[in-house]
Amino acid sequence: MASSSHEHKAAHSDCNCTCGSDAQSHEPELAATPSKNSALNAWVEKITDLCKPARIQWCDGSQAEYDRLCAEMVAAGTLTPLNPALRPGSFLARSTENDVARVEERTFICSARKEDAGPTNNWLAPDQARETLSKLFDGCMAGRTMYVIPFSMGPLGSDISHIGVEITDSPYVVVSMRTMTRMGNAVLDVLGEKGEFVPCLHSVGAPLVEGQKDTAWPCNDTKYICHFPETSEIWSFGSGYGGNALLGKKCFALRIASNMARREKWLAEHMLIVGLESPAGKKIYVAAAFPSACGKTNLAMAVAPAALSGWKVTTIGDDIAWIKPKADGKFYAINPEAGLFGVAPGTSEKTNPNAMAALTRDCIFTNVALTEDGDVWWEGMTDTPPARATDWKGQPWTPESGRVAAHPNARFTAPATNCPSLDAAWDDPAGVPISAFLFGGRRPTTVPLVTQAASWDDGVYMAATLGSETTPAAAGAVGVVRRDPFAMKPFCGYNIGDYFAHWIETGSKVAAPPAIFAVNWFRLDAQKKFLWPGYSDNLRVLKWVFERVTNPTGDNHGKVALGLAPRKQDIDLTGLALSDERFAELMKLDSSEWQTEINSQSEFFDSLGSHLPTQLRATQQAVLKAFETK
Ligand code: SAT
Ligand code: MN
Repeated sequence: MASSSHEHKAAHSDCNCTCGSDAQSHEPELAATPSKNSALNAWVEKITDLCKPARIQWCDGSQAEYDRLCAEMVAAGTLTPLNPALRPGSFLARSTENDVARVEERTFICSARKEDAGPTNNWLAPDQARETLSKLFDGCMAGRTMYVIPFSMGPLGSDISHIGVEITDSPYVVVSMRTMTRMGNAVLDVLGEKGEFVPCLHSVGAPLVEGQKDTAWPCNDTKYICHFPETSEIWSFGSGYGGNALLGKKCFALRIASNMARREKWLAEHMLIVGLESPAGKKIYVAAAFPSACGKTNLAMAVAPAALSGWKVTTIGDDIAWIKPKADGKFYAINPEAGLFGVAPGTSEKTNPNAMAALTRDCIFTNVALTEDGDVWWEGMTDTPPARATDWKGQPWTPESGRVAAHPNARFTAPATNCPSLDAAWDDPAGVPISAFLFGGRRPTTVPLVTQAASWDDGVYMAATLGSETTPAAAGAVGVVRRDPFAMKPFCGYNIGDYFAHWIETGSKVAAPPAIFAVNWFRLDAQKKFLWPGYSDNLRVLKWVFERVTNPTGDNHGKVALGLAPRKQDIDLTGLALSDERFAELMKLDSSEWQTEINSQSEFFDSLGSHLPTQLRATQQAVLKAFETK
């Protein structure tokens, strides 16, 4: 795809800009566009004029392109190749120290009316945002290559999938997008001449100044992650970190897609999707929402404990689900992504053997430690840390140094096809039918291991009132319980009260919507030790979910203030030494804790004003009453 300024001049023979004096920034080497989509070509031209890159590269998604960009990043110091004998095809990237997580306080929903962004989002008026962004983006790619990345969220050609095009000046973004999405020429074919796409503009915000050396991880102290829900556009400036820069992920697949889903009557959710197969070969699919860094990737790939031999989890996705109710009354889900962008620390052969197998080749690791033999390491990966390593900041590290070797939000980027537990239907354009939704947070107290909502609306109440301790996945304080409705607080691109109403309406349209469960793997005892072992033992809870879904009228549950719950005999605890007392503690619904909980929920509900659906207050009152009459 050789480019030439001759082509540029030909294409711009009617160009009336006054480039003369600054030929380098105003005359990018423009490769002939492989796109026949006039809207796309016009947008690329407009962004070229704004960002003034030195060259333009349309990404074809090939292995050769990926390899070339990785080699260029190795030469620039952005990537370090790992030992090919230990991690073939894999690299380490180190970000700058202040560009390691999503920046929620710099993330904006730019709807025409502030009310439509709602109280859980930062809002900027679209005109004001465009004015600010246009100034920041003006000339921001000077001296750099502008990459054009056509990508599909979801299997190519699926009626649940959507196309986006990301323009970026970061080769790290290009190679990551190749792993995380279906990317390249095939997408342009599907897009055709008139197809629609979501324009996703990204810059690290670090123009190259002549004579000045580039940095290994360019970024800008000023950051804006802006979403325009009415026009389905994304503008992201200043950060190279995954959640801020891989715009297919949280920006498109959740914030913009939640708006599209509302308009078009489907669901865009922060959920893993798994298949769950019994020893008899009966299979259901479950989608589960947890806040970032609460073990979604682990659950998505869980291996049954020995006591549950014959039970099998298969992976459709570990982070995002797009779900459409279809004419047969079922909800069909796809994973819009094609790769894993998981939290490395804590991932080990014990906690997630399938993830460890997925990480053996063709991965990019960001902000983990580098071992002396050219491999990666992070806290929790092995019982014994390496005697010496280079930490995520590039400094010499030993276990005695008193600091972490990997950043707590260090990430791996791996192709989904690396994962041994990948479900045979993971790439099926039709999606998979969902039988149950799970909602879970990180709650040291108050919330039992598992409860089932008695109805769809009660389930929406459970999900709407989800709370969780904050984690290192977002910049800010860690370990504070905050309300995280549907695990979507940072990702719902419109008023969260309207989102609850959308869920209620979506369920009301079908005769038998999926069952809804609330779970909590993180409850602590008085000694601050986890009451539940978690990880593979979470399959015991999934097994109960399976039994509730496949035998809803069976004698497999009791009744509690929050709906239905397993009695000790209903949940398979074979091989687990869990006393009656500890089980009771794990499942306890304490009236005084719930009084505090309901007050906190009410505070949140009050902030939604008239956007709060009346059904949620009604369920809350019923729960309160159930506690009072206990
Ligand atoms: O940082 S990401 O948003 O890509 C991942 C996460 O926080 O869940
Ligand atoms: Mn996530």
